[in-house]
Amino acid sequence: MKNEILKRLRYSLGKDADHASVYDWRMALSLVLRDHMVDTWFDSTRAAYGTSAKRVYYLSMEFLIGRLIEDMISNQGLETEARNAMKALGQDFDTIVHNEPDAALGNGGLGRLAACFMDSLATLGIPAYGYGIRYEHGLFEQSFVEGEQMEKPETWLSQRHAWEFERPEVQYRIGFGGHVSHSEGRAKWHPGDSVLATAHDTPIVGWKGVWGNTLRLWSADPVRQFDLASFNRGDYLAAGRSEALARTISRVLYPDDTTESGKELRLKQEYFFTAASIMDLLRRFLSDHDDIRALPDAVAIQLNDTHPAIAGPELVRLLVDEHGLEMPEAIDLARRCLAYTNHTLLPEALERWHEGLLGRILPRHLEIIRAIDDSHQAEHPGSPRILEHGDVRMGELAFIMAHKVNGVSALHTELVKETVFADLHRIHPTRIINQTNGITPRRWLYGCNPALRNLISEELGESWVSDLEQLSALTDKRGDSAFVADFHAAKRVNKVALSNWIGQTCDVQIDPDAMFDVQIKRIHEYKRQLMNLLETIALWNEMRDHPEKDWTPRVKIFGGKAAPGYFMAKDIIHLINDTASVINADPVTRDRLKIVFPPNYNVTMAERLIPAADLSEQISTAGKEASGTGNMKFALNGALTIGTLDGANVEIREHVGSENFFLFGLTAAEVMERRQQPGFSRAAIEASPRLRRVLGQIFEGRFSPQDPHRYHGLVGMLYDHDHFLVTCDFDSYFDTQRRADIAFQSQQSWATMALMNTASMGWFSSDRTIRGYARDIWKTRPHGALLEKSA
Ligand code: GL9
Repeated sequence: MKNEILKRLRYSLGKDADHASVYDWRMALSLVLRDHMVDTWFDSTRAAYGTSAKRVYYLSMEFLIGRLIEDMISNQGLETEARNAMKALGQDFDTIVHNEPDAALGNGGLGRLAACFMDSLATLGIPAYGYGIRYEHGLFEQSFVEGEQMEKPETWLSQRHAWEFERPEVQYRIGFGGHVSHSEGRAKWHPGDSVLATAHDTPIVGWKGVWGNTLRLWSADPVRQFDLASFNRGDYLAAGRSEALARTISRVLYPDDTTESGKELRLKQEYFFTAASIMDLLRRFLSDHDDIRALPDAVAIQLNDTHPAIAGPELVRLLVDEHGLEMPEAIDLARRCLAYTNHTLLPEALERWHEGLLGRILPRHLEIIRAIDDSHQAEHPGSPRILEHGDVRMGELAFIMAHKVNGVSALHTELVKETVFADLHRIHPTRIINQTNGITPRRWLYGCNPALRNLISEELGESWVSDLEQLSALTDKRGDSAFVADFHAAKRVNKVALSNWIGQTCDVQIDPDAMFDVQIKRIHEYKRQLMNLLETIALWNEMRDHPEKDWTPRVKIFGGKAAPGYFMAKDIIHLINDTASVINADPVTRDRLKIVFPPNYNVTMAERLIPAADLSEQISTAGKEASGTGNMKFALNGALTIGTLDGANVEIREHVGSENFFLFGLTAAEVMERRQQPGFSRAAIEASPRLRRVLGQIFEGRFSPQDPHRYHGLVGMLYDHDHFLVTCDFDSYFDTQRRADIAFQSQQSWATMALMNTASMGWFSSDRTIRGYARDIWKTRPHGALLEKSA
């Protein structure tokens, strides 16, 4: 490998070893790792072609991949070789790894799930393509200035992207606007404008390098490079205008977390990548099939939320307008290919487009949507409409055009049936099914936690990495005090490493023996970072009142970004940082309580924090978090959860055992009931002197002395519009935190509970989730059979 790296350095980067920078070494190593994947990747593609196997197409606006070097190394079993090679070249391996930008083509859980699914599809050997957008700028970079969030554009593509192959020959023309002509019963769309979608392929190789799939991301390019006439006239801005406009489509990831942005550009992005993907998969299908009616036997299209829901009308348009099918048959054919995953019940996240806007950008699609809506209405009189009050409702469109609709946890799926799609569920009672989310154990244990991984592998060998339920064998070790001590020691190694990193990045000294209590996720009112902070302040008050007591030392760690236009979330960030300045400087509590909030939370930071956590905060208002996946990562890495009965917490608790989980708070049903009671939050505040005191301190400016009115709005919200019931769950949360304090005092029994968490999390592998999708939705099989057939 050493020679391969030197060769790449010389011939691909044009550098010799004496003058190579960290960037050059990182690129050379990455290119070598990519070389190693190519053969597997080709073999897989050939096997899929050779057997006409069904392909899965995962359409997603977001793929939150993070760094790839370690993934590529561990999946191909090249770790020792790569480390030795870099050492022989006089390079520090970790410095090289940390030089890679964190590809943040996603906002949070939904995008990270797509990335975990790509890893599992490759590991299971299911022929699959991920389709998305190659954003020039991923999720914004966050910094804090005097405690407030600042946003800067992210620039992962300012350096060459090591992993991708550009495919300038794979291009599709994507139309917008214009008009539709009708003659002899056939329609034709004449777009007014168009851009080119160009493919960029990243090979994704699974565990042991057995199978490789493709992540194909589209960039938007102008149809004409620039206007030479304007250029020659000296009007350089005009010459480049159409080019700049075209590229805008793949310029930035929308930094919205669950809230719909309602922007024309967003609709164009959705149509752009969906149309390119559908054309691409049809081309592939037609290259080895003659009969378009066989499409559902060869193609399974999964819509990751409603963002690609225009796939339904687009596929129907191509079948009718280009392939000459009749509308009813086209709708039926498309439906048999399509399935839709719902990821949220938050009403603000359910996409709707004004009919006027959609009709202007996609006139033919609006006609087809009407036809789909009318034919569904004719078959099921009185059913919900796709078009309602002048809006196109993308949830209803996706539901009606899908043969399966899935929720992402057991509780969420039941709520989908009872709330957003209750009427459609009555009409199609077998369409909604559950597929509880999962996480890839390759990144979220094997890669990010070498200390624990090595301990487990000494005990079980390495086959658990692709068969995570084998971890259950560790249950037998709970009485083995030597093993429990080793388990504890692995956690401590990670905590020491995190303490050092926090000392460097946040300039705060923390004690590795304190309880590391971590809440990392997007900042949102329903996720209740605010409740966590209020509890921290209440604890601080009590420590100051009773300094003589034997308090369990705690470090509260927060991480996460707020959508730039979400002012309440930004206020919450500001308040956390303001509070941290006051509490961290208090000599009375200094050795017992610290708050840290490292800026710019991303996948790489998660890989650092999760292995070092003792307590995982999963405290959303019950009924609001569709699943959560961070909750799974923590429990797998031996953190105990403090959480509500929400999303996948419910199933995690069932697996790890209620005695190994700190449960508190109202249930989803109780939440709905409580919200009906007038003045419920004032009543809760009245009943809790502890909470009243904290709110009083914030209101009076105890944490913002230079601007004492800063949080009046926020406190007022809790009194009058506490939609997420922070006030109602506060006492129960506080009391449960004190139970956690006591439990942590016995390190031996805490470690045993933590071990039981790791041992019980095998079911939450995304391999299990993908097997479920393959069996219940896609009707496709893993590669074992496929490789045999092609041989
Ligand atoms: C989300 C849900 O909120 C999460 O609970 C869920 O785990 C993931 C994956 O299913 O999907 N839905 C959603 O819109 N987001 C989710 O995280 N938002 C982001 O990804 C930003």
